[in-house]
Amino acid sequence: MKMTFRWYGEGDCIPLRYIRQIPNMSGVVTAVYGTPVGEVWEEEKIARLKSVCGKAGLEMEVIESVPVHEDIKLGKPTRDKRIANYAQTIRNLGKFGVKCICYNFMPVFDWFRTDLHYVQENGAESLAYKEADFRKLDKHNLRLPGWDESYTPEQLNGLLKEYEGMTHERLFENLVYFLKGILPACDETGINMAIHPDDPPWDIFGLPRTVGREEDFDRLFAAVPNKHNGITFCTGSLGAGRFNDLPKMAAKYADRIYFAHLRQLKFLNETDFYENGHRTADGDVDVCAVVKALIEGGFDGYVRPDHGRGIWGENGGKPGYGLYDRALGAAYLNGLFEALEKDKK
Ligand code: DNO
Repeated sequence: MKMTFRWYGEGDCIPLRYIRQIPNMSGVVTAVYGTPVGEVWEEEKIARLKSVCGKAGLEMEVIESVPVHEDIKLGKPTRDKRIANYAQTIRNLGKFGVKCICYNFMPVFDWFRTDLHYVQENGAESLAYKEADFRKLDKHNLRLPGWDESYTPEQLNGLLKEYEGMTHERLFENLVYFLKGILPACDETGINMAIHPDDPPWDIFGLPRTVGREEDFDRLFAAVPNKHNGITFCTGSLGAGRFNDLPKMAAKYADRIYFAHLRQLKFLNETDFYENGHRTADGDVDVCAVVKALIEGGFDGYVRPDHGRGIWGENGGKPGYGLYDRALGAAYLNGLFEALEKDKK
């Protein structure tokens, strides 16, 4: 595996040299920010990003995310142009050594939490989800600071209107159509697409979601068997659905998992949870069993610690994306991989 760390580009307050100091850190997971969704990422911008990372001694082999334009998810006639642009972005990224692209297919909203500053007994802050708070939210006026994209209230309302009547089946067909359109660019460049599961893995605000359960992946790979069609195995997103058996899924799809987001969730009751430190004993995701299943399945992809807690008075960074606790997460994951890989041999 290759250990990586998410870095939000030159606007990120975490310096690359600090990331480089984390043991075993091979590279960053980043993106070209500022190009409107649906437009081609220019080579000069990709080159600049890669050179900034390279100067810090870090690789840039994973992109998270190249966002998918809503016209594609909606299946609008304009999607073909957007898909062609996406394919061109893949080709451009391929020229700079990118190997894996993480993306998601969630309509309108990306990952979702109701509390970005849930305070634990020990004073650490984490992201949390509480069903009762979720029900109080106004979907017409929302944004989360960790999202790649956010909308003005007018844009948001326009989009929500366009999605009226969208079904799971149509959304899934639109995903398949998108993949069939871009996979030739992956065949050419060798880049693996790694879909990020829906987070949480169920419909929110009346919008359908399509990739959150084992059967969703079965259906996706049956429809698009191309090997470049793969998964970002996010234990936090999949784990929020208590119906998911994560070690089983990791074992089953190990050869389709190109990127793993490893993190921990601690449930407060059937629906509510907060995100805790990465250790297996600190929550309900059996991180150790997932890593074991990945290794035994022959996983050789990229790993990153995912959302960390806010600890040690760290100031700055997006909620969930500070330096300290993610670095602790990386150190823990390094240890797990080292021990379990030795076991395997
Ligand atoms: C949240 C992230 C997601 C992820 C996108 C991938 O912390 O895991 O925002 O980057 O869903 O497209």
